[in-house]
Amino acid sequence: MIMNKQGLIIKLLGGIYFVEASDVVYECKAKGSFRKKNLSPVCGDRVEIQIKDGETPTIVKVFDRKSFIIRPQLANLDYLVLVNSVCEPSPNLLLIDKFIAIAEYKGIEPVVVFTKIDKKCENELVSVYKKAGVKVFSVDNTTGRGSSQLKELLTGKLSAFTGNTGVGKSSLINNLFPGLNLDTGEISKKLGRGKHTTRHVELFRLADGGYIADTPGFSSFDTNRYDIIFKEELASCFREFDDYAGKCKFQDCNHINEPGCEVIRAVKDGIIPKSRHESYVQMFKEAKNLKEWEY
Ligand SMILES: Nc1nc2c(ncn2[C@@H]2O[C@H](COP(=O)(O)OP(=O)(O)O)[C@@H](O)[C@H]2O)c(=O)[nH]1
Ligand SMILES: [Mg+2]
Ligand SMILES: [Zn+2]
Repeated sequence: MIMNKQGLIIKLLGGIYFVEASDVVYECKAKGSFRKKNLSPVCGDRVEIQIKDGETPTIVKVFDRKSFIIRPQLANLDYLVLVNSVCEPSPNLLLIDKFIAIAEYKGIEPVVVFTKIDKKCENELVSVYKKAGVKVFSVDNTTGRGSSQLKELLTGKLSAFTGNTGVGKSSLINNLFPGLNLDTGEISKKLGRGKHTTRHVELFRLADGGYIADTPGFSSFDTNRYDIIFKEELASCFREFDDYAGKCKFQDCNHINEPGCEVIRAVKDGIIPKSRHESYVQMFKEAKNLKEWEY
């Protein structure tokens, strides 16, 4: 008997795909032609599997992805959650802004979380990101204060957490989803620095629906590992520039220091946060031109 089913890849281990269907989790192999076409299925993929009596179930179709990141390989992420602490360690604005831009570029909604608000109650950065139109949350992991709104957002969605060691990722995830016990970051430490470990990604199902992606290699967000955002594309990754970028005097305005730049005017008027524009300028300097790239 042959039967086809749809499911979600929740784990990939030693060449075996764990596909969660409506009834059970199937351990599957992938159709050989995927590899030839460089279309190998990854965690987060929605797939169709074929089940035949006496054979290993096979992934025969990968449905279109709404998003895709490369390291770790993960499809269909709804949210990328960057965890920062308001102090110990202090947040790095450029890193946050790079993170947001990359998420935007990848078509994944960025979420910025500040922890340890019990240690320092004033955090001007919340208003910076609110102004920028980015989802931002403040939490105290010692009491759980502030985490319920974030939990509500993540319910029913596929999310991944990142942020430097010590910012409170594990504490936050434990507060949000008790009993989930993710590894985030821990395994790579145990195996030692610099050692090339297999990036094992796994999706954990949340009690109220949705999944959290966990992977040992994803503890800190290394912006250099991600796709290049070209100079020409950068402004569109700063969503609060949208209302102004098209109205500049020069059509090819880079919004750095050109006369008649409406983005710069909005910064001067306090509509666009200054630190966001500073990050933009810094990233613009680091970014490549499409033309340079062709050679
Ligand atoms: N005061 C305070 N301490 C926190 C908070 N969140 C985490 N911590 C502490 O910060 C340290 C690092 O937290 P942890 O969750 O392990 O961070 P991770 O490395 O990002 O997973 C631990 O000692 C936590 O108890 C918080 O909201 N407030
Ligand atoms: Mg941790
Ligand atoms: Zn401009």
